[in-house]
Amino acid sequence: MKVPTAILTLIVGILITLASLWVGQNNGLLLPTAAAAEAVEIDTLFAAMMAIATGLFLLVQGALLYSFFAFRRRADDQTDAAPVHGNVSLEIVWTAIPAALVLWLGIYSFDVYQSIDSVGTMGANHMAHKHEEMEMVATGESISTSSIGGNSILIADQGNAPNSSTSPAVATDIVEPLVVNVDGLQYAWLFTYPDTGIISGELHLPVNRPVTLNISARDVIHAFWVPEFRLKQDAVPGQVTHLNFQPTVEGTYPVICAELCGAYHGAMKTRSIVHSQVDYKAWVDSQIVANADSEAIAHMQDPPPTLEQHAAMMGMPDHLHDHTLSTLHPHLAQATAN
Ligand SMILES: [Cu+2]
Repeated sequence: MKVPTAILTLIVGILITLASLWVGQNNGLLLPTAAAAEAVEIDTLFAAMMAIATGLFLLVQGALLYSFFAFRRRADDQTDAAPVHGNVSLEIVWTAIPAALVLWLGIYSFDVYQSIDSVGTMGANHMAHKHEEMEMVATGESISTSSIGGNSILIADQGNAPNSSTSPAVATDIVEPLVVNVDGLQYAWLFTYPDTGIISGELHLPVNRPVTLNISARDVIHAFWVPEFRLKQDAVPGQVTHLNFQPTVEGTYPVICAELCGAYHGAMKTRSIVHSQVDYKAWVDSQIVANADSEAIAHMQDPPPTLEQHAAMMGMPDHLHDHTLSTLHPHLAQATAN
């Protein structure tokens, strides 16, 4: 008995679809831990792309393999093959399907990009918008807004607050983002915490608190990348770029420069450590003490510490050049020269 081609095609189609969906849902090994709230949406997009790619791969490679066997030359066949010049309907189908897929993926990607709202000028708008809201809350105006950037939820609705005519609207769950200034330079990252004055060679963050990174560069273009956060942003001299996100999983993750920035670009790595709230507080306290200590030592010492000693005190990698250090600490460079 011969199975009709239409039935066979249907069965193969269903099998390919099932396999694609399975691969889309089970690609966990390809990606590192998703350590930020924003990573979830990126991973869903990635799963969709993996499913589509798997389906296309199976379809194209399957057709190829099938043709190798089904249309192979038989032992006693000396004739020419049929002169095929084209197949208009087939060509329309294999142009229209990828076009629709690419269009859909483009719209979906942009949707994810907007909902994360964490990069470039969009990030800046996000901050401006948020400050506007804070002011409105401060002046007792009633506002109602949904999640912005996936990391700030502010609910203050006059309709839900019976006393709102006499008391200021109550905003729930406002957490001021932790602001960290990120500086890229050949060949290190420098993290400055404006609220405490801490300067660190590693990025320390508390878990479950929104973070805003203001990213810039001293010399050439670098790119700040933490694969576990699924976020990457250019560090451009003379321009401040942003990343807004919320770490959700404690751990230690690599910070990598993702823009070829010079001879030691490959060594431009450090760590991002997501602490529990308590551990983060302890780290901040320890840094403040260490800063005070190193200042005291600097005052006691005569002559002043060399650039290398200062770098060591700041916990910076020792492959830094004198040139880099003098850019960083012009006053120290001068002191050493004198
Ligand atoms: Cu770099």
